[in-house]
Formats: sequence, C-alpha cells, structure tokens
Amino acid sequence: MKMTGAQMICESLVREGVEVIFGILGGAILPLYDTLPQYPQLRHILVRHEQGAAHAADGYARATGKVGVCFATSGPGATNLVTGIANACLDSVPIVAITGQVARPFIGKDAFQEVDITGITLPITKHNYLVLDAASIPKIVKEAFYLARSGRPGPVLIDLPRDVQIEQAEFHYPSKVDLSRYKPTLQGHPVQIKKAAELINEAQRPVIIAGRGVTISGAYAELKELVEKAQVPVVTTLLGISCFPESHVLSYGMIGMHGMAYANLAVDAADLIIAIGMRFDDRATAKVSAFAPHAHIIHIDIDPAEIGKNVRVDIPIVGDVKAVFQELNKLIVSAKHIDWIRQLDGWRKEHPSTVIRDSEGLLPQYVVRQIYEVTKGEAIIVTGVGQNQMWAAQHYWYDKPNSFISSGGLGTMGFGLPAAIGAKVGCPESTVWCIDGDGGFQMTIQELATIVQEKVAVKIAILHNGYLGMVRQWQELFYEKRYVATPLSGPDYVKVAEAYGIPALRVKHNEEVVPAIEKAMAEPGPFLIDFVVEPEENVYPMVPPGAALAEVLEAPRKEKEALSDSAKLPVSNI
Ligand SMILES: Cc1ncc(C[n+]2csc(CCOP(=O)(O)OP(=O)(O)O)c2C)c(N)n1
Ligand SMILES: [Mg+2]
Repeated sequence: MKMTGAQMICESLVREGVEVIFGILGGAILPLYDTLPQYPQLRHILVRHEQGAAHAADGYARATGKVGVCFATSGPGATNLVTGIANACLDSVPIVAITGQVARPFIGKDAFQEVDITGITLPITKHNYLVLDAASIPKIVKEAFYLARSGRPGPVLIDLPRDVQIEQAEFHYPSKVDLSRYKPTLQGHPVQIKKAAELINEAQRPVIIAGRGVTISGAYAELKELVEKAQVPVVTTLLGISCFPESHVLSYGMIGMHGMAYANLAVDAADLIIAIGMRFDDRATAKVSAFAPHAHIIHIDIDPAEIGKNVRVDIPIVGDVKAVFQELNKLIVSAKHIDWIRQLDGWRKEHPSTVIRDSEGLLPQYVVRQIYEVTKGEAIIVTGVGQNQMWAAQHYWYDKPNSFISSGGLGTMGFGLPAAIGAKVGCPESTVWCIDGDGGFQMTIQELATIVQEKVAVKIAILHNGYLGMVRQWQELFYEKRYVATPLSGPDYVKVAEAYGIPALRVKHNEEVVPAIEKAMAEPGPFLIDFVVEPEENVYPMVPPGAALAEVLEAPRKEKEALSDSAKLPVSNI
C-alpha cells in the first residue's frame, strides 16, 4: 500500500503499540502533525517546552516499562530535547524521539532552523537515524523501537526531513529486525553463574547492591527468592529504590553520598558484594579505591561495557538480570547469616538515618513522611534534583515495585514536573506525586499548562526552602557558608498554580501538613502544595565528596538528641 512518509511514521508507531506522544510542532514537522488526526489511537500531548516532552516520554517509559515517544521540530525544537535525551541515556530509559528536519536539498546549507541533531545527539543516544527516503521508514522505526527497549534500554532519535514526510512509497512493515551486529546477551554464562553461586554459598558477610537493572528486567520475585533463601541483606542505589520492598527485614535502604549510614557501613564491611543491574556510579560508590575493601565482587549487568569500568570485579556475569537469577537461584543453598544480620541491625539502631527529629519549624523530611502516611505508600513518587530528591528517597518507604522515579545519572533539575506528567499519563490509575525543589520547579514550571489542558491529575509538593538547597548545603559545609548565588526567590506558587487553573495551598506549620495532603488527595484533578520549609535544613547522612562510604557524616549531635522515635525501623526477627 502506498503512503506518505508521515503516514508511515504514524502507522509504524501504531504497530509498535504506541498510545501517547509528547511534543511541540513547527514547520519542519508539520506534515507529520497534519497526519495525526488520521490515527486517533495516537494521543498527542502538547507540552510547553520540548525538554518537557523528552522528560514526559522518559517518565512515561519508566512508569510503564513501555517505550516513551516525543516529537519536536527541527533546529531549536530538536536542541530543546537534548537535555531530556541525555537524561534518558544516562538512566537507561527507552525513548524514541522523532525530530523534523529541513528538506533534503537544504541539508548542510545552514537553512532556516537547521541543526545537525544526529551529530549533536550521537554521544547521548543508543543510536540515531537521518531518514533519507520514505521507503526506509518502516524498517527504521522497527529498529528504533527494538534498540530502545532491548538489551540495556536507551534513547533513539529519528531525524525526518520535511520532504521525506510528504514523499510517497510502498509501506511494508517488517516482522522482525535484522541487526546482525547487535545481539544483547541475555543468558549469563553458566560457568560464571556457578562460580558466583559458590561465592554466595561461602560468604559470611554478603550484601546485595540492587540497581535499576532489577526494575528494568522485572526481576522482583527472583531477587526476593535469592535474598530470602540465602539471607542476604539488600541495599540499593538511588535508582534501585523500589526494586525491593523497603519494609522487608533484609532491606537496609540506599547506599551512596546520601545513603543510610548503616547501608554504607554494610558495604564497607561486606566480604561479598553482589552488584545487580547497577553501574558503580561515583555517587553510589564514593571513593572508589576504598569501596568495599574486604569484599569479592560479583557484577551482573546486561551491558558488557559496564563490567570493570569503575570498580574491580571478581566474577562478571553479562546477561539479563531476571534470566541470570533464574539460573543462579537453582544453585543457591539456604543459609542464615545470624551474626552479620545482627551486626547490621545494630548499626541501624546506632545510626538511625531515617529518623526525623522533632522540630517546631516545618521540616521537609516530615512533609515527605506525611505524604507517605497519607498515600499509604501506594503513590508513584517523581522527584526533582537536589535536597528534595534525597529527602524523597530517604523518608518515603517504597514497597511498591517501580514506585520511585528520579533523574539519577544526569541529575537534571526540571525533570520532576514533566516526568510526573508522563508517569500519570502512563499510569492513570496510580496516584502520582511530584516532590520538587523550588529551583527545579521553576525550570519547567510552564508544564502546569500541560497539566491543565490535558487534564493530568498530578499532585505537586514543592519543598520551598528559598535556596538552591543542595548547592547551599555544599557551600555551608565546604565553602565556609559563602552562599554565592544560591538564595533563590520565586513567584507566589499558590497564585501561579491558580493562574493556570490548578487549586493550591500554602503550608507553613506542622499541623497543616496532613490536612493539606488529604485535601490534595480528595481533589480529583491536579493539586499543588507550597510547603514553606526550614530554609537551611541539610540532608544527612552525607559522605563528603572524595571520602569513602564508611566516612559518613551524620546529623549533628544537637539534632540527634532530640530524635523522635517515630521512625518505622524494620527490625529483623532473626
Ligand atoms: C539543570 C541543572 N542545573 C544545575 C544543577 C546543579 N544543582 C544540583 S542541586 C541544585 C539545587 C536544586 O535546588 P532546588 O530545586 O530548590 O532543590 P533543593 O536542593 O533546594 O531541594 C543545583 C543548582 C542541576 N543539577 N541541574
Ligand atoms: Mg530549593
């Protein structure tokens, strides 16, 4: 059947199961947009800035496990996607970005709104394409989706000249891809798996570090089976949060710069680290040369390029986490590590990293904990970047698989709101809370209009401290309190929300917190709460830059003396 290039794109998207596209149009992509009404299965969500489109596609992909799709026009539309594409690349998120390009005869002529977006995005995409004829569109789209979602997922960009969108050609959708040089290894090598099992069975002080690869692979049950059978304590990376239930007795929280002190101490003392679907990011390992100094390391990852990249590894296993676990679990013997787990529980009591101190002033940690209480831990939490992100990671308890969405690798302020839109569009039945900082929120604040136009019932909590807080914290601790360029003003967020048509409240006192969150939850549509919190509150624990995981700073003594015992510390019954 003959079709235009634009129709071929839409038809191919439908065949790939796409339901939602986030984007903004312009001249170079107008033929494609003009075709959209012929495909009512494709819901288009008009964002207010292309960065929002890429982050929304990213949030959608993380929340659903499907490929997120975004459209932008050539030139500035395409460059506005760049941050979102880089963000998806660093966090292994499958998105397909389709950009308009100037017509073929104009390419290379510095034509109006021409940029070399395939050149620009080469290092931040898993792969990208410049489409040179309409006939190749079905094959390219098929490959793009396959590449985005298979192996280690990531972003793929398709650049589509305007005249290719109009050109007619025969449409043949391939039933499978033919990529002879791209064959991700899914099954782990049996010899390596056997060696890993032997190490696990012999270990006295084993620790699992679980990363986002567990979530991507959907290996929740397999991980739990191993943990319970071999009695191995679990810690996670930031992006590993919610791949293992945090109220499980063998869960010891997050490691890293703002990880739980006891989690970091566990890694430091371990004799075996089983690192799963994680890439030893420097925020997770802290000083690499002092990382897990007493441990053998097993590293399971689908991407061979990650093995041995940052940390020495004794037993590498390249493969899909779920497939590897299915084999590994057969070789694991039941064990009890009574002394080791007692030791960890002791550290958890001595270093109560998730306890919130009593305070007259409104603490951001308390706000997060109350969002947990009111939502009963069932919400999907999407964060900004900075202190708000760390408090959201530390003080909500993630038991529900894949319920924590955050920008890890790129640490992109402005991610929260558009990513929350994507998550809510993808999971309309779930409650989605965006917990953001006042700085990051102002970076993509314009997406409030998207929420209203598209009726996206996102709940927004701004942890409003009047600072670029995380940087202020570094200035306080390492730059003798020289607060250069971190004090931050902003608009009246309640008025702004109302101006967009979103109901909103301001909260300044502890007793107002729960009623406000309950009001937000009772509202069927979106709701915004401006939580005016203690301006100079710091995130603890903290491993200072350059220090080892074990050199963790905890909340100053004065604060610790007034600790309330309200924290829910899971206590092992061993
Ligand atoms: C796009 C971008 N610019 C700059 C930074 C550097 N940075 C990291 S955290 C932070 C402060 C964030 O402030 P806010 O959003 O108010 O969150 P808070 O730390 O106060 O909770 C900054 C500027 C960044 N991560 N991303
Ligand atoms: Mg702030």
